[in-house]
Amino acid sequence: MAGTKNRTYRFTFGPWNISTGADPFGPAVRKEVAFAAKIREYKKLGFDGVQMHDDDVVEADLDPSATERGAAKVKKILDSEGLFCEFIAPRLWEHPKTIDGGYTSNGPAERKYALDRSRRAIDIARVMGCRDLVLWLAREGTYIREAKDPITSVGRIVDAVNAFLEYDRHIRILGEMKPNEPMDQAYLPTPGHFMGLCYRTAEPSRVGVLIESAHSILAGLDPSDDMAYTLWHDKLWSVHLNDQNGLKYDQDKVFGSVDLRRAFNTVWVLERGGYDGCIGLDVKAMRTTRAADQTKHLANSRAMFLRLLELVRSVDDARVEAFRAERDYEGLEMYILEHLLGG
Ligand code: GLO
Ligand code: MG
Repeated sequence: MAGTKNRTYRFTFGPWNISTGADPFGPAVRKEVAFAAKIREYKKLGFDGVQMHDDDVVEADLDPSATERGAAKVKKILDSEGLFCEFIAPRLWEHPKTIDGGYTSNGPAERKYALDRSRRAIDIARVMGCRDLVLWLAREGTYIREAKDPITSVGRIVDAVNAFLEYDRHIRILGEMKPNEPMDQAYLPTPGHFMGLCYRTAEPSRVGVLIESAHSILAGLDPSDDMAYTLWHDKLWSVHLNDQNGLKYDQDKVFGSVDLRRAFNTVWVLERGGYDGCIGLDVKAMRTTRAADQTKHLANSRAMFLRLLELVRSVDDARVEAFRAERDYEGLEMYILEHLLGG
C-alpha cells in the first residue's frame, strides 16, 4: 500500500507480561515486580501504552465510587509516565464465580456476575480514557461437550456483547479468540468465528477483533491470513504478536523466535494492509530467566518487529510482481529467503 512507509507504530504490552515465572508445575522463580515499577519500565523499553485487565487497574468487586477513585489514581500514574491505556479486559477467568465460564455459565447468578463485572470494566475504561474493551473468552467453552448447551452458549455471548454496546455508546468490543487452554474447546475458537458473530450484534461497527499470533497457530491457521481477513473487513483493531512452537500449550514466545518467515509475513500484512492499531506484544519470559533480564523478551520482540518492518519495506515490489506474473513461485520463494538472510 502506497504512502505507508513513514508510518510509525505504537507499541504496547500488559503488566502481566512481566511475570514471576510460575507455571502449572512449579512456583514463582522471580519476585513479583510492583505495578508502579512495571509502569516505569515501559518508556525505557520503547513502549508507548499499556494494555490492562480490569483488576490490573483496581481490585475487582469494589463499589462504583471506590472503583472510580482507584482507576483515576492509576490514570494519573500512566499520565505522569506519558503512557496511554490501550484497552481494558475483564479478567473473568480467575474469580470463583466464573469457574464454569462467565457469559456461558450454566448458573444465572454467575452469568449476572460476569455481565456486571464487564460493565464495571467499561466504567474503568472510561476513567482510563480508552474506548476499547477486549474479551478474551477464556472459559467460554467446555471440557466435555455435554456440559453446556452449545447453541444457547453462542446466543449468550451475543447477548453479552449487545449488553455492553448498550451500556456505553462509545465503547468498542474486541474479541480475542483462542481455540483451547484453559478449556478443551472454546465456543468461538478463531477470529473468523467472532467475525461471524460481530455482524449479528446490535451495532456491528463497534465490534471487532484482537488477533494473537499464537492463538491462530494453535488453531492450525496462519496469523497473517487471519489478520488479512479481518483487515479486509476493517475489523482488526489490535494484535498480540508473539510466537508458538507447534501445537502445544500457549507459549507466548518472542515475536519471530520460532518462525521468522511467518513473522515477516505478519508484518508484511500489517504494513501493507494499512493496519493502524497498536502493536501489542503478548510475550512471556522463559521461566529460567534471571530477574535482571525479565524484560528482555519485550525489548527483543519490539526489536524483531522493527527489523522485520525494515525488511518488509525494502522488498522490491516490482520483482515480486514479476515473479507472480510468471507464476515463478520457486523464484519468489528464493528471493524472499535471500531477503530474509540479508542477501
Ligand atoms: C491468553 C491471552 C491473554 C489475553 C489477556 C488480555 O492466552 O492471550 O494473555 O491476551 O488476558 O485479554
Ligand atoms: Mg493475548
